[in-house]
Amino acid sequence: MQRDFVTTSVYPRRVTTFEQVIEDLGRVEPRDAMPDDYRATLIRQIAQHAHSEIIGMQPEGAWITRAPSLRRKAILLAKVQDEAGHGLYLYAAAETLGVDRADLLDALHTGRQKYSSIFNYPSLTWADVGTIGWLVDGAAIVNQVPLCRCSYGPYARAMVRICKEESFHQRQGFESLHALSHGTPEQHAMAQDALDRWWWPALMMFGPPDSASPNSERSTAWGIKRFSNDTLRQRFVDMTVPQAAVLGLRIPDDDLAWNEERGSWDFGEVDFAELAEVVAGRGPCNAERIAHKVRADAEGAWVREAADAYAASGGAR
Ligand code: BYC
Repeated sequence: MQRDFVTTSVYPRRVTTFEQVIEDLGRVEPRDAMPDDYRATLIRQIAQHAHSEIIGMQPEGAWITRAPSLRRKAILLAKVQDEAGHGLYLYAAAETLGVDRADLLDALHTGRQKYSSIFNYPSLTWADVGTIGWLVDGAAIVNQVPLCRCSYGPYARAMVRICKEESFHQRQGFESLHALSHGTPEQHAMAQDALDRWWWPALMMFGPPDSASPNSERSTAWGIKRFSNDTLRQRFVDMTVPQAAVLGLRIPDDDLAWNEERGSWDFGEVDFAELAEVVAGRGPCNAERIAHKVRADAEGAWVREAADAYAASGGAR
C-alpha cells in the first residue's frame, strides 16, 4: 500500500508531502508517493550508473591475466569484483522504483540506456590500470560523494558504501601509478602516456557543460544533484593537479594555470563534441564493450535458468 506521506530521518513522525521532504533535504523512500518524472529520472540515472559499473569492469578486467605480479593481480581481481558488487547494489536500488533488472539489462544491450562514456576507451598498457584507479575512480568519487546526500534513500545509501570502496580503489590506482612513474624511464613514459590518453575523457565523465545539461535544473530542484557538472569538474581538476605533481607527471593541458583570484586552476576546453560522439555510440570501444556484455549474458543464461529451477523447486535437493 502506498503511503501519501514521506518518512524522513529528519522528521520521522511528521506527515508531509514530497515537496516538503525535498525542501527539508529529507529522504524519499520507495513506498512514498513521488512524481512520475522524479521516478523516471532516478531510474534513468541509477540504471546508467549500474551499467557503468558493470561495463566498467571490462577495461581493467582485460589486465587481470597480465598483471605484473601476484600482488597486483590479487588487488585488481578484488577491485573488479567490487565493481560487480557496486552494479548489483545499484540494480537493487533501481528495482525499488518498480523496474525489473532483466528489463534494465535489455535496455543496456539494445542501446536504449547509456553508461559512462569513459569506459569506451581502450586500456592499452598496464599503466592504464593504475590511471583508471587514480583518475576514473577519483572522478567518480567527486561526482558521487554529493549523491550520498541525494533525496532518494536507497540510492543515497548505496552511494555511501560505494564511495568508501572507491576511495580505496583510487588510492590503489595512485600507488600503482606512483610505482611506475618513479620506476625506470620506460615505466615513467608508460605512466605519462596513460595520463595523456585518460585525462580529457576523465573530465568528460562529469557530463556536458552546465549550459547544455538538459537534466540539471530539475535534478537539482529535486535534490538528486547537489552540485552542477561544471562545479564538480572544477573540483576534480583542483584535487588532481597536486596529485599529478607528486607522481611527477605532466597533465596534458597547456592552458592549465593557477588562478589566484579564484583560488582554483584554470584549464583548457574540454572537447564536448567528442563526448557527444562517444555517448551516441561512436567511441573507440562502444561496439566491443556491448558485444562482450551481450556475449557474457548469453553464456551466463544457464546459471539464471538453474537458479530459477532451484527456486521453483522450493529449494528441494
Ligand atoms: N557518459 O543533463 P545531463 C565507476 C548523459 S562508474 C554517458 O548533464 P545528468 C567505475 C546523461 O545521462 C560511475 N552519458 O545529465 C566503474 C543525459 O542522458 P539523457 C559512473 C552521459 O544525469 C568501474 C545526457 O547525457 N558514475 O565509478 O543530469 C571502474 C545529458 O546530461 C555522460 C555515474 O554514473 C557521460 N559521461 O548528469 C572504475 C554517476 N554525461 O537524459 C570506476 C551518476 C552525461 O540524454 N550519474 N551523460 O538520457 C550522474 O551523476 C549524472 O547522471 C551525470 C550526468 C553527472 C553523469
